[in-house]
Amino acid sequence: MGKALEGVRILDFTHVQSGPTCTQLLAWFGADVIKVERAGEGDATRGQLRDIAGVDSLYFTMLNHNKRSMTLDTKRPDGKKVLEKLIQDCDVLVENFAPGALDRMGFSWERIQELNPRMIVASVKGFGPGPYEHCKVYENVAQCTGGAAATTGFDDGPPLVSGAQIGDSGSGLHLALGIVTALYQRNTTGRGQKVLTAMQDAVLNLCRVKLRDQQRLERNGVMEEYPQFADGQFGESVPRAGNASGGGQPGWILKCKGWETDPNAYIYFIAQAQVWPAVCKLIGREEWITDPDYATPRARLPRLMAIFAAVEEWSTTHTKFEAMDILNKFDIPCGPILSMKEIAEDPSLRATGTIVEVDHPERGPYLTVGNPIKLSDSPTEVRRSPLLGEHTDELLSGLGYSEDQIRRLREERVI
Ligand code: CAO
Repeated sequence: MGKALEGVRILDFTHVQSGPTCTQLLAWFGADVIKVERAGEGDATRGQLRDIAGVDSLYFTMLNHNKRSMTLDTKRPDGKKVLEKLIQDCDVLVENFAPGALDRMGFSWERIQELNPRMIVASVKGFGPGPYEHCKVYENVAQCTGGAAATTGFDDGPPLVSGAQIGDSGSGLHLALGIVTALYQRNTTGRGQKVLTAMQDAVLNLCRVKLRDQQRLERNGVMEEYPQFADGQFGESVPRAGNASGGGQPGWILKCKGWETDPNAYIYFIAQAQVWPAVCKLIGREEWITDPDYATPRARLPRLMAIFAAVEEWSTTHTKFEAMDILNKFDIPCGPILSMKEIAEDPSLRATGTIVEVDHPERGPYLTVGNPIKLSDSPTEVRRSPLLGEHTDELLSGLGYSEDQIRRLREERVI
C-alpha cells in the first residue's frame, strides 16, 4: 500500500528531540527523510544517556526511525556544494539549530530560495521574534516560559515540570502540521515558505486552558473548581491546581489498594455530573443524591475535597484495575495511573502499533513508541534508525557523485 507522503523529500537538519520528532512523523507517513549529520559525532543524542557502550542510545534510536543518514561537513566548501544539491533536490528543509546557525553556515532563506523557490524551510526555535529570540532553549526552559511549570504541581509547592515532553515533542508535532500545510498550499502557489514553531508558543498552546483561567480569575477573583477555593486564597495569577481537572467536570487522583507500597496504586476519578447518583450509590452515600448541599454540581464545588476523600475510602478497598472495571460499569469516567512498566507490557498497545519492538543491528531488539496517528490508507511500519552515515554513499551517488569523488570527499573528511 502507498504512503501518504510518498515522493516528498525532506532534508533533515534536525538534532536532539524537537526537530527529530517532527521528521520522524513525516518519515512514518512515507516521506524520504535524509538526516544530515556531522561526520564523526553526528546528532549529539547518539552518545547521550547510553545504556550500551559504543552503541547509539535509545534517546537517538527512538527519535530517528525510518530515516536515512548522511554525514556532511556543511561548513567546508565541498560540503556546501553537496548541501546545495540536496536543497535543489528536496521539498522541505527542517532544522532546529540555535538561532542564526543556518545563516552563519551561508544558507539564509534568500539563498535557499535562489537555489529552490519551491523549498519549504521549517524551523523550531526556543522563542519567536522578541527579546529572547537569540536564546538557545531545551525542553524545560520551554515548559517554564510557556506557562506549564507555573500551573503544574501543588499550590503549596514549587513550580513543576511535566514528564511529558511538551516543549520538544510538542513543538515537533506543531511543526509537522505546519510543514504538511505548507506543502498543501504549495500545490496552488508553486512556492515554498518559512514555517516556524517557537517552543514557548507550542507549550502555551497546550496550556491554553490556563490562559482561560487567568482571565476568569481576573474577572471573578476565584475559581470554584480549584482545590484552593474552599479554604485558600487566590493571588493575581492562576495557581497550581494539583490534580484538579482542567475542564468543567471535577476530578482528582485517589489512592487505591496497595498505595502504601506501590507508588502507582492510584486512579484518576471524575465526578461527572451525569453519573452523580451512581457515584453516591457506589460509595454508600445515597443521601447525597438529594441533599441540597450535594445534589447539584454548583453545591458540590466547595465540598469537592471532602467528596474525593469519601470516594477514596471506597477506592482504597480495590486495586486500581478493579476500581476501573467497577466505575466503568456505571459509565463513571476514570483512569488508573499506569506505570511505564505496565505501559511497556500492555498487549493492547502492542497490538495497535503504539508500542513497537524494533530490531537494531548493534543493540538488538528494543521498544519504542510507534506512530500515535493512525491513517487507514497509510499504515506505519516502524523501521530502525540509521547508523551514522549509513546512507552517505547511496545518497551522494543519487546526486551524481562518482565513486572517485566520494572517495576524495571521505579522504578530506567532508563526509
Ligand atoms: N556541519 C557543520 N557544522 C554543523 C553541522 C554540520 N553537519 N551541523 C551543525 N553544525 C554546526 C552549526 O552550524 C552550529 O555552528 P555555529 O555555532 O558556528 O553557527 C554548531 O554546529 C552548533 O549548533 P547548535 O548551536 O544548534 O548546537 P548546540 O548543541 O550548541 O545547541 C540547542 C543545541 C538545542 C540548544 C540549539 O540547537 C537550539 O537552541 N535549538 C533551537 C531550539 C530547540 O530545538 N531546542 C530543542 C532541543 S531538544 O531539547
